[in-house]
Amino acid sequence: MRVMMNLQELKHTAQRLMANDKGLLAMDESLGTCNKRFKALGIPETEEYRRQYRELIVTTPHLEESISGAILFEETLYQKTETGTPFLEILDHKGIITGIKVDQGAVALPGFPAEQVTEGLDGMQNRLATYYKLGLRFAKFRAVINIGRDTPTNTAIRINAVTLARYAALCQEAGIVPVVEPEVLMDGDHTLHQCAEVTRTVLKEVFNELYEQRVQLEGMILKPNMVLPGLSCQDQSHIEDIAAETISCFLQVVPAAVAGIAFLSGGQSATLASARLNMMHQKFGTVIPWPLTFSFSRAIQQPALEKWSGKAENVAAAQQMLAHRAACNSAARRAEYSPSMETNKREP
Ligand code: 5MM
Repeated sequence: MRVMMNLQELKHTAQRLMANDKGLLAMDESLGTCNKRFKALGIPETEEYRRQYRELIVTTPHLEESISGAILFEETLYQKTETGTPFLEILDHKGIITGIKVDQGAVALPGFPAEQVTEGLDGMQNRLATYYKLGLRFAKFRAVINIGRDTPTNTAIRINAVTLARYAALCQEAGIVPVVEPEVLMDGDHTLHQCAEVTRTVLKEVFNELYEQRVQLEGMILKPNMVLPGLSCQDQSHIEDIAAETISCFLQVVPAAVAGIAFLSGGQSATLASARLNMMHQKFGTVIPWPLTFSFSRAIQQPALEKWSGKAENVAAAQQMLAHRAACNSAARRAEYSPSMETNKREP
């Protein structure tokens, strides 16, 4: 009985996250990642500046028109605006569902040079119970896969798949929708075709493990990479080929029961990420069985972060850029994104 009730709740949360052509905003950069991005722009790498930046994001006007859920980092959960309102309260008032990154980063896999496994399962049951009490209703856990001369190995793929499925099962037990993120990295000179092969193999293993560990597919979201050529591959591939390879790969290995697919951006430019998502809907919108949306961090945040650069006088303009990128991606879900959107922006 408890299992059935749980599934209804999980399905309901997942459907809300996928509804109304919206997507997820990943604002869950860990301290290291956030500080690295701040450092590149000369922003002080302090808790106060991270708080100010996250305040800029959560108070962005119109954000809720395109964003259904925000993935937070632990530090952000307890932070407040300058005037003392908790960020969780602000997001709740906007109707944005709050989620949290629960992995603790990738570490080297002993015996397998250049491969990694993600940590964070220890003590997760207790942490999830605390998050649920705080009102969080979804979580995210990321595993990374490198394409190289001798990688990925079957062992690294299998260990990461087992870990992702174990995390997903723990989340569902706690009434929290797991966002399962196996990321095949863009680094390297591999071709579009090689990325398709590896992504297919990884997803097959991930779904095998999800079945093995009795994860309810209707109550989970997949957060994968798009199928893309490596950043240093000579042939960067046409948008139409990328859309076709990505959709073909997922149709082969992602069951229709999955509540939704929400892409990571992985280092693509903001405009390319929107254009590629748009093309998938334009060409395949009538055949895909799952809601297909975005869960971008850099491809939504980076232009706004650069505009802000730690300066109070840039907050309004940065917020406008953030809302604009979110709106572009929501338009891409409707196959209505076009480069002209980049020049006709809403005024702050
Ligand atoms: C791949 O990273 C996730 C999506 O971000 P992009 O759209 O920029 O690719 C992102 O949610 C990531 O998991 C978080 O930023 C946390 O990353 P770190 O490296 O800090 O754990």
